[in-house]
Amino acid sequence: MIPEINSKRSRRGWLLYSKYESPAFPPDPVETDPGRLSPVFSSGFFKAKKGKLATWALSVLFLLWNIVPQPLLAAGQQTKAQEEIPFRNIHFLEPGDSNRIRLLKAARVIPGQRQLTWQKRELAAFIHFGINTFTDQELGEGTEDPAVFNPAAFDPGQWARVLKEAGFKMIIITAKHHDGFCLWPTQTTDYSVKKSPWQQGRGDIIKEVSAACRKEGLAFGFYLSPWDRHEKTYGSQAYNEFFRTQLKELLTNYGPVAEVWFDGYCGEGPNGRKQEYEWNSYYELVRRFQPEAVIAISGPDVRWVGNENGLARESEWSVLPLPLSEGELAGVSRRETSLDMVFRPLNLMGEDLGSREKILQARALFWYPAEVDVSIRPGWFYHQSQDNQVKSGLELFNIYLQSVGRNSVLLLNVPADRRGLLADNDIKVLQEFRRLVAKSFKKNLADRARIKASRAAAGHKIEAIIDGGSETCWLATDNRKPIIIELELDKQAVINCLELQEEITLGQRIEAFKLEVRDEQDWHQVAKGTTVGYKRLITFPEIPAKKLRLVITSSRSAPALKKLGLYKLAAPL
Ligand code: FUL
Repeated sequence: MIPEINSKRSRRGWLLYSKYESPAFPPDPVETDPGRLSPVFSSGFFKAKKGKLATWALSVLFLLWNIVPQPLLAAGQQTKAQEEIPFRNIHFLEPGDSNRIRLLKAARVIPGQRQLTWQKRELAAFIHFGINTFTDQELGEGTEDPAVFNPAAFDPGQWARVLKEAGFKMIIITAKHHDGFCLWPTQTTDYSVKKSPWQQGRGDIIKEVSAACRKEGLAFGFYLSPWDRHEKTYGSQAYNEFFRTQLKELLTNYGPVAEVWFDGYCGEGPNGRKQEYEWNSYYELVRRFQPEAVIAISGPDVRWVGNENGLARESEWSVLPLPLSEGELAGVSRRETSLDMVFRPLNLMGEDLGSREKILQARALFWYPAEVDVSIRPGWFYHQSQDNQVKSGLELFNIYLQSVGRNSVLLLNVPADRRGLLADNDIKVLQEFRRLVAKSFKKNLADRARIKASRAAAGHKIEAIIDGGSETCWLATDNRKPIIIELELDKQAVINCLELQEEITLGQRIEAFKLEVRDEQDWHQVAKGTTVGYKRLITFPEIPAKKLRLVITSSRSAPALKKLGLYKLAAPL
């Protein structure tokens, strides 16, 4: 059974928590951590030694109660609590928590509802469009004349149709880039479409884009740059109010918003001053007016992957240490404050963000998944000179493997040109990309396999991972090694790609796995990996296979898989 995630309004923000304080499926025994726990306090001790021994043990316990040092007692109490560890969006690690309790808590950090919805979309499109499109720049100075903005054939319906056909589920438009020019008729400044000849100054790009998204069933999001090179108040307290007003306009006038993208760039404004952004007040507005929207990059829901090359890490964790001060952690833990009230943008560019080593040392853990933003062209904005430098369909396919296939959402930028349309070369490439994805993953060669697992919890049969996408999952009874899933395909097939999906509503648990194929004599390893998370795609040289096995070699708690797929990709590797 999947825990239901609820959001609960706290004094000023939203807290996410799991409805189930004790889960309705088996506890998650993990490997014992002999360095930390006294055997006297482990629950196994009492199960093994019943009867006469119990009296003896109780006396020893009584004695120990009076003489053992406090940390050991704390560890004992934590052990007792392990089956009660709830599923949460944030877990706090106490100084007395043993390593196994820490791992269990890490395994029970889960996405909030809006994060889950966001992750399942897999593909989102960025559209950089604005004054730079007309001045052939990447970084406007904030002094450009609004009169240059005139997209004569502007048609966001074309954007939405092309992107939808290519498999994208959301469009995020640059409502305001660093130059400060607003694509909607804001009340906050004249530096907007109101002063451009387009639709005689009566047009509203954001209105038309959000409507086009709704029409095609796409989610809608916006990028609002906190850095503003035009606005005179930038660098003073008044700018925070100005920015909040802009944000509120975008949050309240254009229907549902699925993602708010806050870039972290903080440069100098027209007066040479930098701004101190009041991030928490911005988050509060998003929660108040669009509680279903994720706040990305400089916000608490979705993190920047750390590069603009379309590449997630080999080990991409969605459960990360939450670096707050002791006082802030205490407030959030007691639910006096929400994360939104104390979160500050993080600089997460290191290679290792969430390994065992990192989480065992953490004070708190939270669900903070990666988004991979990359442009289809060298620049973020449209430049005619780059018409022949559009990435190929194959390049995009590889980016897909290394982003969506590595537990991330791909945010692909496809800039609109001066006409206000997606350019022809970009459209062709998107179509080729779609063809490669659709053809490669059309047939799961494992779907009629005979399958068995070393262990399965009641009600979580292994067949669930090859049943073609139902809501069920396989859950092992524990994480004792080896955990093996054996498959025998209905007929021999040539494969070069393994797909795995964890049931992330139960957390991200798997730390290492390998795929082996059996020939006449023995098993041979063909692929291995570390993290899985929402989705993992691993490619390897083509190999004929009939009997295979997936060996999960390390997991923070009993692994839960939603899907296993085997494919022969339609693209050369
Ligand atoms: C960056 C910006 O400076 C770029 O212009 C672009 O908008 C990119 C997505 O974010 O930080």
